Amino acid sequence: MTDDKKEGQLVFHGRTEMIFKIIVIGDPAVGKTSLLTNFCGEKFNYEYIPTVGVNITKEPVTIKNDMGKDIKINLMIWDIAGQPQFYMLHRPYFNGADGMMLVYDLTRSSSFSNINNWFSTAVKYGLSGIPRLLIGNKIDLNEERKIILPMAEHLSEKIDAPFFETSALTGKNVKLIFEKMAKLTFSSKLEE
Ligand SMILES: Nc1nc2c(ncn2[C@@H]2O[C@H](COP(=O)(O)OP(=O)(O)OP(=O)(O)O)[C@@H](O)[C@H]2O)c(=O)[nH]1
Ligand SMILES: [Mg+2]
Repeated sequence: MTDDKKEGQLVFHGRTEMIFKIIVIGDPAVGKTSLLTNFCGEKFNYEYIPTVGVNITKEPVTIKNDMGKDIKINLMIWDIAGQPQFYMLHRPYFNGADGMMLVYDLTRSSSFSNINNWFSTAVKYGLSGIPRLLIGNKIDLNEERKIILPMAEHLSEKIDAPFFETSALTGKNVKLIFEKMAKLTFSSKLEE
């Protein structure tokens, strides 16, 4: 019998694991999988391989609470396929999410306007109250940019989602957005 188990009882030492389900959603090829690949320290893939259904990855993120103490959060990240043939799976995939990342490609206007649809779907599945981020990816292609900052800021206010621009290619702001997601989700649970 280990020290933790005395007479059949499990003794806790104030350590708890926090796991939050985060969904990453947005149009096909905006770079959802690439953002995750970068975050997990893997090599960037120039080839587009559409996600089939969903990929689930667990990644630990350490954040500081109000007292400056380190808190370990496990993000269970659901990288959801953007291709329309998987739309019928959205309900089960979105179910029970604690946070969402809405991703568009800042060189492709349709992916930006479709954020409204992705958000509406999430609301339809009961996720209107969870923390969310708006992410404009592919900032390394700044010369081909179609979505200027005021447009993104306007949408960010409308859907109440803090806004960041990232590059899965260079890694710019990638770590930051996952840490931000962990912080927002953690704070929202404290408020509950
Ligand atoms: N230049 C540039 N290309 C990117 C970036 N992120 C992704 N890409 C490219 O964009 C294409 C699509 O990337 P994915 O990560 O597969 O896109 P996705 O959103 O997961 O697509 P689905 O799984 O179909 O929903 C690939 O060819 C990537 O190499 C980026 O930040 N900059
Ligand atoms: Mg993908």
